[in-house]
Amino acid sequence: MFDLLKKKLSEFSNQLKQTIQQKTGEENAKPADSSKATLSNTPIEPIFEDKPVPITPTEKPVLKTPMIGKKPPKEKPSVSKPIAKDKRELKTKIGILEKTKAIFSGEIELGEKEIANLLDELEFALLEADVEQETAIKIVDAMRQRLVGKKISSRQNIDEFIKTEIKHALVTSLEIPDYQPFLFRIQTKKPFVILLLGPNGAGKTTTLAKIVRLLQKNNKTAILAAADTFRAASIEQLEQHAKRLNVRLVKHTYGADPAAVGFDTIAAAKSHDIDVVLIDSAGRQETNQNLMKELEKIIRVCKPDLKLFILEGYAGQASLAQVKEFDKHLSIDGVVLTKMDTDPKGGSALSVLHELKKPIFFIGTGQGYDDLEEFELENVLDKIV
Ligand SMILES: Nc1nc2c(ncn2[C@@H]2O[C@H](COP(=O)(O)OP(=O)(O)O)[C@@H](O)[C@H]2O)c(=O)[nH]1
Ligand SMILES: [Mg+2]
Repeated sequence: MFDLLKKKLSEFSNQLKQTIQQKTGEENAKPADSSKATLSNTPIEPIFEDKPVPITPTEKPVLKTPMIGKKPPKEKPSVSKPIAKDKRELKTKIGILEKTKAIFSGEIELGEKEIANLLDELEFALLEADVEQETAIKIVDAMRQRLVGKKISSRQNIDEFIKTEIKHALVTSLEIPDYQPFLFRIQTKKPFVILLLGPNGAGKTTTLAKIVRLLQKNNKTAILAAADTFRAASIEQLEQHAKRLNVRLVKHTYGADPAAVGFDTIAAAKSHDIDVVLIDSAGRQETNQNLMKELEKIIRVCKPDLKLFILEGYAGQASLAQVKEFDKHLSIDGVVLTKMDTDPKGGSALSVLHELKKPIFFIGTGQGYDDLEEFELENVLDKIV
């Protein structure tokens, strides 16, 4: 889970760190007069030639004030009397400041050219980790915007600096909308009605059972609607879960109207004072007109408070296009990414966030009832960056 993405991002971090360290080292090694030639075109005191810079007591307080982030004093200081000797003295002082600055702070500024290769490599790395191209480009652009022109001093913790920059770039490029966490949302209405939808075999029924377990752990009651009346054995599959988890289930026969099953389940929830209604639904492999109509009717009749699209974690471009199509018709509220335990790459989660602009509520991490994790971007970023 997220392994390859993590590996690729950490390779990028290391390369960036090397670039920064190399540049900081070069800056430190530069003599002040040559590195800041613009400041001292005229000959200055021999003090600069070979000897180390003596720091006189009068200059010490100046040296103590941090220079990080401040521009070096420019050619035109506000000196009222343009006397040649004063000028020379001033230049000398500036020279000392510049030299000590290079030695003590090693501040550098990242240029576009220096990181161009790194960013190109990052784009490839993201693609390898299953991030879709459009998303990868957005992330790399955000990274470029954050890094080019950034001043870094050798006093700064470079690892922390890089981590923060990568996280910021990810958050801004993914444009994740604010959303209320699941357990908060379900408190807002009773019964709170959840519809699970998505392609065949993606994990709708299994995820539904996992959500029941999560609700029970949080002292919430649930009732299930066996509204997949299409696929053979689907009702029995859900009944088994209901039995194991000790929750009520409402069913009709195969071929019955799924919207009616949902409707009856909501009525049962109301009469038994149950907190959450979970509606299972049928999937087809392709986006199918009948299925779309069936789901539209469930939504019209049951008015779900949360429409969760269940998507396999390693979803590629075709799956993303499918979710977008569903979203266009049914306006989904969020996604559950299943089977993340079998996806060693993890990049598709970033594409889902970026391309759908919908929250990922959970990730499925196995076949057991407890294998469901809330997807909190902060935590996920901590894991991968
Ligand atoms: N490894 C793994 N398998 C899962 C996960 N979620 C679902 N599955 C498996 O995927 C298969 C299809 O799941 P099911 O819930 O029947 O899919 P549905 O057709 O969408 O209802 C089953 O074998 C599940 O055990 C998961 O997070 N990890
Ligand atoms: Mg199912």
